[in-house]
Amino acid sequence: MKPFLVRCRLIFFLFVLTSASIVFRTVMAEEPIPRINRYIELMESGKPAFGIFSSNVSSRTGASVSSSGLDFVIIDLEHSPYDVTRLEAYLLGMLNKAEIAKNGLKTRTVPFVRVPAAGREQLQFVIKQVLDLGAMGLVVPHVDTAEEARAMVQASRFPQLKEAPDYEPAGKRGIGYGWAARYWGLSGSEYARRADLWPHDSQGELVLWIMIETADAVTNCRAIAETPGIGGLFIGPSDLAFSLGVPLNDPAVDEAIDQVVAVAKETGVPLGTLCSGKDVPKRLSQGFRFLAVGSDGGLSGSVQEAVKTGRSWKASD
Ligand code: 3PY
Ligand code: MG
Repeated sequence: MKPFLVRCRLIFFLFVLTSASIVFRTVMAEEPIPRINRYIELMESGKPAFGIFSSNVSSRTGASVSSSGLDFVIIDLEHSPYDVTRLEAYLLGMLNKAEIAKNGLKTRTVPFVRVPAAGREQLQFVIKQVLDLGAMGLVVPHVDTAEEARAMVQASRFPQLKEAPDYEPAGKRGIGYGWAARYWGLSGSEYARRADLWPHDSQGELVLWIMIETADAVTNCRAIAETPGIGGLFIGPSDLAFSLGVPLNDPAVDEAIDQVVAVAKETGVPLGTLCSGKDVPKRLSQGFRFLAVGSDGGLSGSVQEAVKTGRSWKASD
């Protein structure tokens, strides 16, 4: 064979080898990387999750809450000003370089955001803005019907590939995820792939909690729970009592809660609510799987203890 032809064949062979190695490395790069939403890990392993509501929306609160050891925080933009600039600062405050260096991308305290728009208002832009800042969970108040729940699912998902088995409910979230991907520590394409609703997408890292807090929502609770994309039902006892037209301690509220508990058990959808420390055992035995047990306001237990000790101190002690 002529030397020129030999050289051509060699070059061609090297070209094929290099291409194959690039394809191999790309495929390897697509290997699933470990979960980054620790709340999902807790649910999948059958462990309960505990968090708080946070309405002091600032970077410093984000920093202290994320160092608290809580499983989740609900940053409340329903009953505090809807200010996405402050939300951005809060979420950035939650980042801790030392923790990332030690534990990788998995988020210790998972940031959920309660949006101000009720399910019935279906304001897609609110969900889009919150997710684009990097939230890993959404809490939507006042969802009364399965249609509203489905609309919230659609607002939270990107449109999937045509052939995807979980294409429906068709996503409507607009594409503009650069900041969120950076916040999660992923490439844009990896974020787009993983920013989907768990457990509908078993690899998804986003969670959507629907609040059950009206008489209509209790009536429609099963259809809401069965809406693909719902990651949890969250009972709001105060609104529920107002909606039922009774005081919070009325037995009608407990009866409504029992109905939701039964639906959650039958459908397997995780159930949560807020409660005091003393009610934690009762709620866990009822089958609640995530509990908001306080808020960022007020004094911590140790401060209260210190003040109590100080006030009761006498020189003779
Ligand atoms: C309610 O009790 O109505 C709530 O929304 C809890 O935050
Ligand atoms: Mg409420």
